[in-house]
Amino acid sequence: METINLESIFEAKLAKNEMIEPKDWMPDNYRKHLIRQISQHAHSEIVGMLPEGNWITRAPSLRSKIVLLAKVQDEGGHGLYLYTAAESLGTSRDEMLDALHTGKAKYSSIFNYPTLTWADVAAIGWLVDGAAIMNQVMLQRSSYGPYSRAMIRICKEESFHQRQGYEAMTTMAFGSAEQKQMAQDALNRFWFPTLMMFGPPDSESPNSDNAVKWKIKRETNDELRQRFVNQTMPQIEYLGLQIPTNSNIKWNEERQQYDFSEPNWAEFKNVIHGNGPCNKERLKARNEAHKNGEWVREAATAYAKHQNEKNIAA
Ligand code: FAQ
Repeated sequence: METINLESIFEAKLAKNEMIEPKDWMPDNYRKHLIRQISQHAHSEIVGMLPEGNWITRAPSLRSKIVLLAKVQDEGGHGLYLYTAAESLGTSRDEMLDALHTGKAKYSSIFNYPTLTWADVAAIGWLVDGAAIMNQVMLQRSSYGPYSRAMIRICKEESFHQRQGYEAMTTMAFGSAEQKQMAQDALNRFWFPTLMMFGPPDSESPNSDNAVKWKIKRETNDELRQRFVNQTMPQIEYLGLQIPTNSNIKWNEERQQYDFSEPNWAEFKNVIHGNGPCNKERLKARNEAHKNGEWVREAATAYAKHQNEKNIAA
């Protein structure tokens, strides 16, 4: 009897750009890679609610408060789609949350920087959501079905978030001299941390080869970072802001791309190993929120159990 080679079926699907679905056979390392990436992505969405959530009570107008509230709520929803996508690979919500709460799992380095002024909230929407979308547009075509489908919905909402940030930045940049200075200061502080979001340079990225081979990612960290700089430069010029002086951004006629300075990768390593400006504060806030939400989880579980029993009895 001919034996079915599961690995060649998997490879053939990837070659034909067909999705891998939860019940399909997949190599262990593909599964592990996805669990790691998707759960870290989910954690980033949830921890990402903290720096912006901090400004809901201090938003400068009712309109900006409503919009920010909706945005932060969307990020919570993104976390939930992503945790669900990761669960379809055989891990559990408890395992993932435990890894976050004990500091074992990573989440995006960017959320370990503080939001000192309202202009920082604008910069997060403009630059951070802008960088997140740049990455996530490619992830819509990720080879794992549940991840790809979550990304399609997330991207629609993130585009709206980016507009929110750009609009707020426009108001500040074209406002009073003091507002313009706040916008400039936010750009100066968020520029390099935003470039770090794309991950280490390709030459130092241990996961990139597999991610691209397995079509989890379609483009590399450096390719996406370059595209982000190319896209953002005209926006900085339109806003009348100065590019941060140490970023050395210059148009390269030959490459038809901008040249730019790399972020400080030693700082990046420090941040992803738990020693950034806000790592401890973020973990403390997440741990407290989880503990304070215990009664809600208990009540929801009891309600679901009760409904199930009622359905069985009927
Ligand atoms: N921060 O070999 P690579 C958002 C880690 S969503 C922290 O290049 P890989 C929405 C990496 O995990 C933003 N850690 O690995 C929002 C690995 O460590 P490990 C999140 C980082 O997996 C907006 C090690 O370094 N988006 O912002 C970072 O290809 C506004 C070696 O790196 C995603 O997660 C980093 N920046 O990582 C919410 C997208 N970069 O696990 C609220 C999906 C690298 O081996 C407000 N993820 N590391 O211990 C990805 O595309 C990739 O996983 C990267 C790169 C880009 C994170």
